[in-house]
Amino acid sequence: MIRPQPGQAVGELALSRPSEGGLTPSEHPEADGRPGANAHDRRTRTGGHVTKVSVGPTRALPAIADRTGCGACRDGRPIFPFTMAFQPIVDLQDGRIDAHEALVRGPGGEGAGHVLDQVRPENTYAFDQACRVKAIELAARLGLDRQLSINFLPNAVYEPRACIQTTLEAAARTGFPLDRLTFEILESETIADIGHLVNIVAEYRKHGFKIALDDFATGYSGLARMAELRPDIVKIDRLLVKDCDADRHRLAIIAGMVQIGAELGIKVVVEGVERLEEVQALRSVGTRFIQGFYFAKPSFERITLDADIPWPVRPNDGAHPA
Ligand SMILES: [Ca+2]
Repeated sequence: MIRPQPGQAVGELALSRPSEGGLTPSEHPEADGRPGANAHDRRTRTGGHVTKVSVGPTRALPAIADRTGCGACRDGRPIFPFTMAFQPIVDLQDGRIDAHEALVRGPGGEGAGHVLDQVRPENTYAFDQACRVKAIELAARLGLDRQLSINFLPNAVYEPRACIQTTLEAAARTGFPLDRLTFEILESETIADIGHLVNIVAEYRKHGFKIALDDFATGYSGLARMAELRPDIVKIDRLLVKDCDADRHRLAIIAGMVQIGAELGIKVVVEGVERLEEVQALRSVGTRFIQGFYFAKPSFERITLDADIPWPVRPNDGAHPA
């Protein structure tokens, strides 16, 4: 069994960009009046500077894992209340929503920070498990009929086969198809042991789950990691996308990624798109999948419908989605 290294921070997450303009709720603490974040992403506005925040104190994880690892996820210990919002990823080619990303919220709609502030080293494992169960149960109850994308902390997976059990049980209980589950790897997290990550991905693939590399182009989420993990999906971070309509360097890099994705059969999702001009520029280089406030903000305990999306319209035909 591969265990986290002594001294490795539990869930130390890079706060890697300014919060304005972000696409996943994490980058938009104030934009919709409720701070958002990836399920485990803890980012704060820091004047645009890179900041790191630890979910818990840096201490030897093995001791924590021995005490609260596999057993703690399944012993019924109550965890603080939280729920989910869902933000769509749109498919411009087919003019439909392709997937919904589950994002943690407080029970009264409080932002992700409210939830993440309650995560401690001793409940990190249970929280990770609870996030998956909550996302699946709520998605099933709301009738989500697309891909469901769930953020997870690789460091909160103790032993892949054991940690997946509650996920499998939640899917079976609710009738949610396993091949409609995507797990987004937060690459801003410090992952000391790439072998552990590869084992997780291999185990998840056996069950038909899709693997997405989140926040691509920032922190640890780069081309080398992409080559190692061979994800099904790569999500290009807002940091690279912002104002791509006016920056040929950014647009050329995105265009290159779209080409690589086409060659390798990897779905390339562009995150953080906020303006029509960005959408148009991205379309011009073949971008098909987009997530961002331009199309939809996260919906609290609700699934955005295709009809809710402001599909861009091609010039001259006025009828079909871009
Ligand atoms: Ca994410």
